[in-house]
Amino acid sequence: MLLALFLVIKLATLSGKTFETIDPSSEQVIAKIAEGDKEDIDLAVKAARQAFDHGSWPRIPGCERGKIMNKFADLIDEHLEELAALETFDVGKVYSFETNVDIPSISKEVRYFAGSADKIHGKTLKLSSEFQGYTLLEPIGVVGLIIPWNFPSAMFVLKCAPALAAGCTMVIKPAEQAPLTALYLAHLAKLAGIPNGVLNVVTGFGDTAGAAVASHMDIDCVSFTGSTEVGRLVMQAAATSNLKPVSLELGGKSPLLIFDDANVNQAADLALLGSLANKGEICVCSSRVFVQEGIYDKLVENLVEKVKTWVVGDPFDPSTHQGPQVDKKQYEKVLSYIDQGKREGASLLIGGKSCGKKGYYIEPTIFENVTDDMLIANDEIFGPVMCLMKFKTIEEAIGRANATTHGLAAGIVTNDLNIANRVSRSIRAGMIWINCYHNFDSGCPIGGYKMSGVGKDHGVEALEKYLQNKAVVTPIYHSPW
Ligand code: TXE
Repeated sequence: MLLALFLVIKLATLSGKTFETIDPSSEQVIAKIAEGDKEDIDLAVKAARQAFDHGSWPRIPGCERGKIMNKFADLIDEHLEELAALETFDVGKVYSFETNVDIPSISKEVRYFAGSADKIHGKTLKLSSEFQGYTLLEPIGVVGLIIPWNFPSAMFVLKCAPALAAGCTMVIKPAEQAPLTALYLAHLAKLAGIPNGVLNVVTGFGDTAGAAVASHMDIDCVSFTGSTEVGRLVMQAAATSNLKPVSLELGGKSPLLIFDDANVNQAADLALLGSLANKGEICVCSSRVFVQEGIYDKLVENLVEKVKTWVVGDPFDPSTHQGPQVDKKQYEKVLSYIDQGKREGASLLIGGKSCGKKGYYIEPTIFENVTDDMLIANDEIFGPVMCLMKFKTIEEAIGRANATTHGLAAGIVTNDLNIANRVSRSIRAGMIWINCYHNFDSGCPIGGYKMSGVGKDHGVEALEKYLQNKAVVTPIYHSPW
């Protein structure tokens, strides 16, 4: 593993500059990474353009692309432990989760889209008695993919697999906090036989390399996942450059609604999973937990007992539930929101402090008596912090759950089908989980309402982002004149 890693990180940029990537559990430097800039993005776009305009990838039959993508998926499976270890070192994600859930899910994602590569069909159009037509779904061209650090491998594949299936070529800009698995995956893609120039990775910072992707005149579409603030910049850059279409998966403040009839134990498990999984560094995490008054006290008691057994520590230890936050900036951001919650008058039920002698560890934290106007009830904290709020009626729960500029996801815990149906239709969010949470599937589109984004990842919807629809019209009968 180390040899492969060494080979990958030897890649250089034009300027020769590098930046450090840090292990958040030890605060030690793991590796020096090539720092790509605008000029490196230009080079990568040229390579991608050449591969798109003259290379084989968009031209070979879809089943051939699918075959190479399946080989890529096989290599991901074969290198599961290396990928998982890199992710744990670089981001502090729990190793057992990486090996059992996260990395297996990315090879499945590649296989899902490999299977769609030969099923890209247009329509026949009966236009009039004189004319008929058909549509051709063509790859959109060179795509720019800007990805975040919270699920580096999953985001890499979530973006590149549908683009590869569509026949596009691409420039990928991983997050500066988590570049290691992107480089390793690019290496595996090359081993799988994805031709040169098709999949280009440029490591570097957002305001330089990322901004260059968003404003590039020769990139035909951009798909971005990250903060709402930067999403807005990406959209502006696209609008003021070549009007490229943009898809954005942005922040959230997702509600979990627990109704009186719910099973207390199950509801507490879902609240913990929703709020604390991956140290709260999940865009869809249920950071606002609304609990109906009849079940509230029992639920709080159960939650607190469960949190007491929640293990925070070495992410390589199989008994650990929660590793460190990704970096110092996020760690400080989360702690400052905890202070803010205390200042605003929310009651701290448990947690609220950093922990461990070194590393960016934060205790799982639950606030109660959180009111809708508090900052902690409105801003995306992106850490292991749950805000508990009590409600009386279904109408009140729906109104308060929707009272946010975000609309990424929501959860409902109830055994009453009428409540589940009514609430799921009333919540303005792109993903609703009923009696479950954080259930993702390659076939199930995900993407936000309101300021949580534009466009979808996963599913046929993701493939469509990377296709253009061309209409061809012809007379039915062409008279020789
Ligand atoms: O995100 P950024 P950050 C949220 C979460 C977190 C906050 C800040 O609340 O606390 O965002 O995290 C690239 N042009 N999410 O600062 O900056 C950047 O290099 C083009 C939610 O890390 O948005 C990285 O590759 N690109 C989220 C990517 O954008 C730019 C996941 C995301 O970084 C750029 C992560 C620019 N001007 C954070 N500036 C989710 N939706 O899952 C930065 N980037």
